[in-house]
Amino acid sequence: MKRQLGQIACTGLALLVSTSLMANPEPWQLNMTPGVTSTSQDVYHLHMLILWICVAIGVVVFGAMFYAMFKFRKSQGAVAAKFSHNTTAEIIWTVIPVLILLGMAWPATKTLVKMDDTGNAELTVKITGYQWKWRYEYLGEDVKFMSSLARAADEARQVGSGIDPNSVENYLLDVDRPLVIPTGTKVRFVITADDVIHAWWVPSLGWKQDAIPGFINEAWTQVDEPGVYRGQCAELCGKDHGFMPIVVVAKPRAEFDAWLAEQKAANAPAGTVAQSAPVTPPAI
Ligand SMILES: [Cu+2]
Repeated sequence: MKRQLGQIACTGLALLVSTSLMANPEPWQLNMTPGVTSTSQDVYHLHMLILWICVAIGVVVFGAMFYAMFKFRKSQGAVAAKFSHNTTAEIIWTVIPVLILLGMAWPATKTLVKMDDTGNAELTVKITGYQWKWRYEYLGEDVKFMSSLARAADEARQVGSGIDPNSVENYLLDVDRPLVIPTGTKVRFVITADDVIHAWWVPSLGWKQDAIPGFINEAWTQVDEPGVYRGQCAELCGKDHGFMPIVVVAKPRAEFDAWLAEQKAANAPAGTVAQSAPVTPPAI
C-alpha cells in the first residue's frame, strides 16, 4: 500500500514536472521548450536530433585529431607521409557529410512544410503589431481588441516608480486583454504591422512570425492543452520594445464559444442590446 502510494506520488510529480516543462519557459532553463503544439514538439525533436548529430561529429573529429597528435608525435619517431592526394579518402569525406546533411534536411523540410500549411483552419485571427501593443481581430466574427502591457507591470517599469518589479507577477509578460483561442482547433493567423516591423512569438507554440507593414504573413497553431502561454515581440521595434508582451489563453471549445458570444454581445451596437429598454419620451 505504502509502495503504491509512493508510486502514485512519483507519477503525479513526474506529470507536474513534465506539464510545467511542456508549457512556458522557466527561469534559467537551458534547453528549448518542447511547447504545447505538435509543430513545437517537432521543432524540439529536430533540435535534439541535430544537436546529437553535431555532438557525434565533434567526438569523432576531435577524437581522431587528438589520437593522431598523440600516437604519431615526433618524439615517438613518427615520420610524415609524403602523399598529397588520396582519392578514397576524398570520396569518403565528401559522401559522408552529404549523407549527414540529407539526414538533417529530410525531417527539417517535413517540419517546415507542415508549419507552412495553413489550410483547413477553423478560425482566423488577424494580428497587427503597433508601437507597442497588439491588435487581435477574429475574422468574420466581428470581435477585435487591443492587447497592451498589464497596468501593474507598466507602473512598475516607470523610472522612479518605487515598485519592486519582483513583486509584480509575470512582470513584463502580462497583458490587459489576452488573445483567447479554442483548444483542439486549427487556428490560422494572418500577421501584419501598422508602423514598424514587429514579430509575434510565443515559444510554447513553436514559431516566430514577422509582422511587417504592407505584408501579410501567415502561421497556424493547434493547442490541445488548455492553459496560458506567454511570449513577447521578437523584433527590435523601438524604445518600448521590451514592453509589448503576448499572452495566449487556450480554452476548451465550449468555454471559448461562450467567451466569443460574450465579446460579440459587448461589441453589438447599443440599439440592438437596448431594444427592450423603455423609451423615455423626450422632454418638452
Ligand atoms: Cu514590436
